[in-house]
Amino acid sequence: MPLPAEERARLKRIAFEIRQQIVDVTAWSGGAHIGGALSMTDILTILYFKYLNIEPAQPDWPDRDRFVLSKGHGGVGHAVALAHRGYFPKEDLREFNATGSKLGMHLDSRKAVGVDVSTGSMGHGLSQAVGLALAARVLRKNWRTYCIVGDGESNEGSIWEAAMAAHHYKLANLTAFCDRNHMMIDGLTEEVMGLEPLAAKWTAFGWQVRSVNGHDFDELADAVEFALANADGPVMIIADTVKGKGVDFMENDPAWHYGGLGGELLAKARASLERMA
Ligand SMILES: Cc1ncc(C[n+]2csc(CCOP(=O)(O)OP(=O)(O)O)c2C)c(N)n1
Repeated sequence: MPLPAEERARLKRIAFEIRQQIVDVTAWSGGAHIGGALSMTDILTILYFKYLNIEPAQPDWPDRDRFVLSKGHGGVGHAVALAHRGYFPKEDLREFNATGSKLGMHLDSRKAVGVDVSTGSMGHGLSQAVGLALAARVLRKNWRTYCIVGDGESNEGSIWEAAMAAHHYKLANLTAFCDRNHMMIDGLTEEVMGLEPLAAKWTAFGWQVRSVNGHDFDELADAVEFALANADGPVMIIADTVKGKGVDFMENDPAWHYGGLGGELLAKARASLERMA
């Protein structure tokens, strides 16, 4: 079902602001994993501004939904989303990745407010999400666990061990997204280590799979609603996205996996986001 027009417009506005801030923080910090942060911005937006049952003023609220950024190198996007949701002042983002800062390139749950799990070593986050989902069952809690996995990250064998466990334990309280931007650090996923047929792989591992446009809030919402209504087991939402989404000179260029925005590049990136908004 389509989202109400006002809600779609609200989410689009927030995603635009988050992308602008990701660009700013990348410039301030000297460099960040910007391509993959921009590709997953709409997923982060719909989670943090529609679905996650959280209390930013009470980050340790025991009944909160959990979120794991398995592709932890996207910390710049996660940090910006957390600041926008009110976990800490946006001003703190000026210190992103500075020595001694609470906000490192890969976010540390002991330092960054609102981060449930430290990630960055790829392939581990989905297993941790499985653990959190199992914990909710053992504790008889209703909170849900959400996780974003990278497509390049899916080369890690541990992702598929987690996939097997989630199906084995029928974790219907676990919803994962694959940020399917078709690129990784050093090129196209299908050239480095082919993943296709990806949806069929997750289905074969026992997950219910939804394939959506990862920049379309209506499609993302439909898929999450499906997961919320589903009691049979874990759901994988394969979100087709564009690496560098919104910044014309970054889009679909693997060279922008990580980069800085010195000189004129910051103004160019901001102008591109304005044009594409
Ligand atoms: C275990 C491990 N190996 C290597 C890396 C280095 N690394 C960081 S990002 C990346 C590629 C990730 O690709 P993908 O998951 O598709 O991320 P995205 O394109 O969405 O940024 C690699 C190999 C790492 N962080 N962890």
